[in-house]
Amino acid sequence: MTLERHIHEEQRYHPGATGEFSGLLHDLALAAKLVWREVTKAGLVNILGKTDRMNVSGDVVKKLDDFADQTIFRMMDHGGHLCVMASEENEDLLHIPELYPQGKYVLLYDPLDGSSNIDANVTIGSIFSVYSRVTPSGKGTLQDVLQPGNRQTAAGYVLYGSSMMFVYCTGHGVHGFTFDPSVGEFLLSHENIRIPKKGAIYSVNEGNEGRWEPGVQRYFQYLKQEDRATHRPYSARYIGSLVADVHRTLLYGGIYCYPVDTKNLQGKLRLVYECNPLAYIVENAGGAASDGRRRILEIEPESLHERTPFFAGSPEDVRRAEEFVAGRR
Ligand code: FDP
Repeated sequence: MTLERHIHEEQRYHPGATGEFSGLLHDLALAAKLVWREVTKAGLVNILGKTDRMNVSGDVVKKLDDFADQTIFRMMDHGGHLCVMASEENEDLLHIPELYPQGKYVLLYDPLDGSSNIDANVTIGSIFSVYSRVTPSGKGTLQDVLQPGNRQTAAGYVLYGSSMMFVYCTGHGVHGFTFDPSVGEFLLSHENIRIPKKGAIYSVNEGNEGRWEPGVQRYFQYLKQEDRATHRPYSARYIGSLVADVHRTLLYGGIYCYPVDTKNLQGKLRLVYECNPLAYIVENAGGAASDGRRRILEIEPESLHERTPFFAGSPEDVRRAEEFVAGRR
């Protein structure tokens, strides 16, 4: 089953579908192939390393970040599917150029997540989130972009790792496709991914422990205590590429966390580009995603680049983390 056919078959859940949405996903898959082609050449051509710019979040922009950002924008701007885009790398909304038609969807994306890992050949990825516009016509606005995550029409990510994978959900299961370079297609390899109810792996930047809230500190101490009945101590795994850490959590279970710390008072991860799409994927696979106190997907975003603490993974693990954050344990 190719990705293209799968997308086409998903249309049956939407009687009256015009094919616009399928076209959008198709263009995204093509953008992923272009980014992957460049990622696999990294080290051979002059694409590793930094540019001389910082992005809106204060991170140094790498050359591959830039390439992925522009490639995704250019693949998506002329299809007639979108009325506006927003990317983690750009401060403002990305409007559709005047000469192209405006569509009814909105695309938010993180072009290259985990970019501090690029130069070390570690798995990185692109994350995307799709909404239906709420304004009636014309250019898309902030109102179209700042919708809570529970209104997403689709979300997913592409992993550039030992192989390239496209994982997506339109509300009918989470499906993973692995790229087969010999045929140039994404082929269904992980149908209807379901996250284990409870895992035995935690994923967090533990170097920040001294800066966490007491509840979070107590939670990780708890996970490291010996108790056979609850499979403790948990194992630690932290790649430092959110998309790769969440992908592993989806397959093996457990919990991924980026909590508030004294340096990142709102958390580090971006709500609309990173946490909403990954929360949508995790929830649709039977997991949970929270900021420690409330469901990520219910947060009303107030600005494009707002950050949030993030706890995502097996539902029992996320509920337990919330108990510690709330001081109930
Ligand atoms: P990066 O800065 O390398 O792009 O949100 C960005 C992100 O990576 C995530 O992918 C990653 O999980 C996190 O930041 C890593 O942050 P720390 O270095 O603080 O652990």
